[in-house]
Amino acid sequence: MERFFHPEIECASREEMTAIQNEKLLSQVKHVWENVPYYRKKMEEKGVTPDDIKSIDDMYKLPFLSKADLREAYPYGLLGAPLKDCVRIHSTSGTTGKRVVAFYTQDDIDLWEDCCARALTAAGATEEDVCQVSYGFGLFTGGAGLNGGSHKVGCLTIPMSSGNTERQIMFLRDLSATIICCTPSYAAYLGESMKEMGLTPDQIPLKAGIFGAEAWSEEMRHSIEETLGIKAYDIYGLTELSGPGVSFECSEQTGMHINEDHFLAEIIDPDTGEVLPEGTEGELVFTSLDKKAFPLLRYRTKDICVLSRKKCSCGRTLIKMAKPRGRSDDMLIIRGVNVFPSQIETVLLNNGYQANYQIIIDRINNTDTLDVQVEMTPEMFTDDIGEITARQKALVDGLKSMLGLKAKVTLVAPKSITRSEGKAVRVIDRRKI
Ligand code: DLL
Repeated sequence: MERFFHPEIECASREEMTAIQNEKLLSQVKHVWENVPYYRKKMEEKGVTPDDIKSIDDMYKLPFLSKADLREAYPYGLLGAPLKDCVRIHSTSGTTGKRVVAFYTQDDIDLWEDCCARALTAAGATEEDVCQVSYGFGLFTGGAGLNGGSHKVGCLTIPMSSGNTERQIMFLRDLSATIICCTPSYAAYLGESMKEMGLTPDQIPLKAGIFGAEAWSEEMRHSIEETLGIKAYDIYGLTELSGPGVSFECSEQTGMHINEDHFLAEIIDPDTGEVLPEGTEGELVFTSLDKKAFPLLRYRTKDICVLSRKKCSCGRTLIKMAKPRGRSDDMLIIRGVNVFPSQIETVLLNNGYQANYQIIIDRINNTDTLDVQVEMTPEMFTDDIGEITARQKALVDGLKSMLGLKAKVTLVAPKSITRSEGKAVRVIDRRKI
């Protein structure tokens, strides 16, 4: 039996949903105009005022926001509520220290957790369940979002965070967890570790997993479902809009329902900005209809995907998005962590290397690997193993503190990396997804 957290919203008629969106959009545009000078200026430059926006059909008149705007306005330039009303931030890892910082009022957190509760409920969660949240906690939104959603559903919640695989498996078994939330690559790794420990799926009571924060294929879904003996659900979101739960999968598992009473979606041509008709692939753009502390209008996600209003067998009428096909920028997502090649370059150059390097990403045993190969300068070049090991360790540590990720570092001889006459190809992504 399909379960709903907010049936009246999740199964609303198109007319009802449009009425909700129209009302919220008008009030959100007014809120932003009055409280966010940065965006008001953008509207003025485009010659738009709140009076020009009478319904969601007028969306196209509003200016876009991009990650560049968020960086320019960092940290407080897009704040829409007084600081005294803000209770939390979350943040993405960013280039050269300029992160995206998103702010939340208590109401913003509440609606975000509701979105995650809808996702968990769609995966079958009830107050009878034990839910292990193995996304990272901290600035990353994964842990906090699913943890809050799990509380709302009334599950017994294990705020496990990521890492320490043996302990993860111990808790899963000892507390008889029925639901797990983590990145798909970590789910695959957990499955593999259990197998190595001689555990079979019937020895673990897990029944469902909520996996997102990175792209994953249908093949990976099937393999996770088989090794863990569960049903694997996709969940999508981004820090700028709150975190996980912008959209989520239902039992049909053919795309993710967007919580469109909170996040209004458009698909645009990434080159021209023109709004594309339903069913056409393009860049996903979101407007947050309720959030007050960080109210983004027409935010360009860079995620490339397709929207569909095809009737869903689960009974939800919320519009669906396909799995994002990729991103239109150079951001890499490695084990769920956002990585920009420029961050790696910064660490290398700060340690005295030249910009002769290659970043090789692969997926081995369903886990992403990051291998940074960098040339030693002629001055550094040596046969002394001790010195090479120390140099490698310094880079591994530097990358870990910049990215929050363990990388493998290989020091290679001067002039061994092919030079390019045009644009340098620094990233080799061998993952087949
Ligand atoms: O990854 C939020 C999240 C946490 C989502 C836990 C799901 C589960 P960011 O770190 O800001 O936020 O990264 C956002 O990750 O623009 C997509 O490119 C990518 N992404 C997120 N979910 C999916 C998914 C979190 N299910 C960026 N499939 C987004 C593919 C995803 N890509």
